[in-house]
Amino acid sequence: MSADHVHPVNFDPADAGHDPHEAHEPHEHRAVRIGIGGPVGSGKTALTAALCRALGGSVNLAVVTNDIYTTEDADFLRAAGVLDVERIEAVQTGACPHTAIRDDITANLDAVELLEHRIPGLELVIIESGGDNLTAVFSRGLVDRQIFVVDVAGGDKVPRKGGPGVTTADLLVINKTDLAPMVGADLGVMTADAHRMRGALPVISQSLVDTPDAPAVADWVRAQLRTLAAVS
Ligand SMILES: Nc1nc2c(ncn2[C@@H]2O[C@H](COP(=O)(O)OP(=O)(O)O)[C@@H](O)[C@H]2O)c(=O)[nH]1
Ligand SMILES: [Mg+2]
Repeated sequence: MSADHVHPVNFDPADAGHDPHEAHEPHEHRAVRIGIGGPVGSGKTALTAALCRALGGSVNLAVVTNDIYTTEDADFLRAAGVLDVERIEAVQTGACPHTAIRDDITANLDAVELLEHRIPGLELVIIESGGDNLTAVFSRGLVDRQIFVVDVAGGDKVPRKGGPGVTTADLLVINKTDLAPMVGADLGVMTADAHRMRGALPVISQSLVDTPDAPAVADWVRAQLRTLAAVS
């Protein structure tokens, strides 16, 4: 892992040069950006790897990972061989992960733009947040769509606890359904609570053990790419 693949967060807003609250309009030369957030261990990196496997053959894609002190998630994806190494960039947040995806998005924007320059015709960048709490969502200045991942092992109370991730993410994924019997989680309750909290916004329940390539989420991502391409 070479140092030039790591982008430490610059915390000086004066140097940021980007308004984190200004929404990006997708355009011809800009890849669609999809954020994946959610608590530590819910399965964000596993979902990122699954999407790379499912979409990598047909979509020109790259990944930005966010870790607090390490490049663990990027290292995992490189070792898993789901993408060529030049398509994976790591941001070291050095602080609570939500800082780098919501408050000062400079390091993440720099990593995305570096990938766009490096890879001609790049269509999609998946940005994985570091694990945070239920309040951590991406700035709309950084991503066009965001997925929030919670898992069954966290207990069936999680969806009804709400928070912006659960209630406002463009897609909520309830992951690790295979573990429901082991932890006594009621999937029916989780799904019903999730729909109640989210209104019309979509919810996908999945197990990456049972369906390692996350087909339902991959279909949702393809649909977003079609929609965003149509409006650009
Ligand atoms: N049983 C089960 N384990 C999973 C599933 N998805 C991810 N995991 C495991 O959960 C752990 C945490 O996953 P990871 O993707 O690193 O979580 P992250 O911290 O949100 O990025 C890893 O050991 C994964 O292999 C799933 O659907 N079922
Ligand atoms: Mg991770």
